[in-house]
Amino acid sequence: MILEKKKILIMGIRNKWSIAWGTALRAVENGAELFFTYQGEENKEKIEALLSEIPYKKAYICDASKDEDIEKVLKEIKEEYGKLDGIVHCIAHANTEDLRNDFINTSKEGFAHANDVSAYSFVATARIARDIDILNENASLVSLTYYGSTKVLPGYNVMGVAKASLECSIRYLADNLGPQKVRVNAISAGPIKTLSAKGIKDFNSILDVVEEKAPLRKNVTQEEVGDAVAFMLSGMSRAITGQILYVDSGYNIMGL
Ligand code: IMJ
Repeated sequence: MILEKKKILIMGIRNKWSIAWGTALRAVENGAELFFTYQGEENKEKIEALLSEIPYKKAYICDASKDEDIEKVLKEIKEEYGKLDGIVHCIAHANTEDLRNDFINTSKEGFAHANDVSAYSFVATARIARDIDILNENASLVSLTYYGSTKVLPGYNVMGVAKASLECSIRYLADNLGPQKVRVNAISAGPIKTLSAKGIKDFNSILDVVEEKAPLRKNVTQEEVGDAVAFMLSGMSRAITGQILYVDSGYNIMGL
């Protein structure tokens, strides 16, 4: 029970295929008390039906591209339940056309949108959490990233740029929050079939390549990523900050 009594906010749950859900299951098994954010009033019933499968404190609607939404949620949690021990950021979005067309065609608006939702929302969350003093000492902030930040993967395009921005932001945030004993890290998950992977062309062939080439010869699951997130949230990782931890069956080390 490495998260015993720890209060953790998981931002960006969508459905049972979400990495946020794999994380929630592992966090609950490890004794965490959970809060969630999700997007869209219209998803309320679906999200609450999903969450009814586990014990949790509260789920809030939050558009992470709006700083006011993030602030409202964090203030409500602090007032009603007190301080948090961790925040997991599972939020990314790019316009579909920017994942379909060549990267060179990315519009100014599409470039800004991907960075806004996928990277800046984490910076804003960290800052607001600090400003309203909602983080306990030894709190851990964790985001999710992907290898497309570092290498060219077909179709990842502007999301790769946004993840590079997120990963670099993690290092600067780790420096800013380290003196307050708050840690900031990311898990770089291997490809998983989530709603975010739906409709992406050749996704199955990407999964096949990982299975064939990764040292462990398998793809990763939401729960395996969730275990790594639980480790990053826990005191077991107390000397780790500013890092990108690959949870990808070792795929990223291969040259060919
Ligand atoms: C996404 C696009 C292209 C290749 C991809 C992915 N590969 C993987 C993903 C190889 C693993 C999934 N991923 C890591 C993401 O970060 C996905 C982000 C995403 C997905 C969508 C699809 C629907 C949409 N906008 C999106 N924005 C971000 O409209």
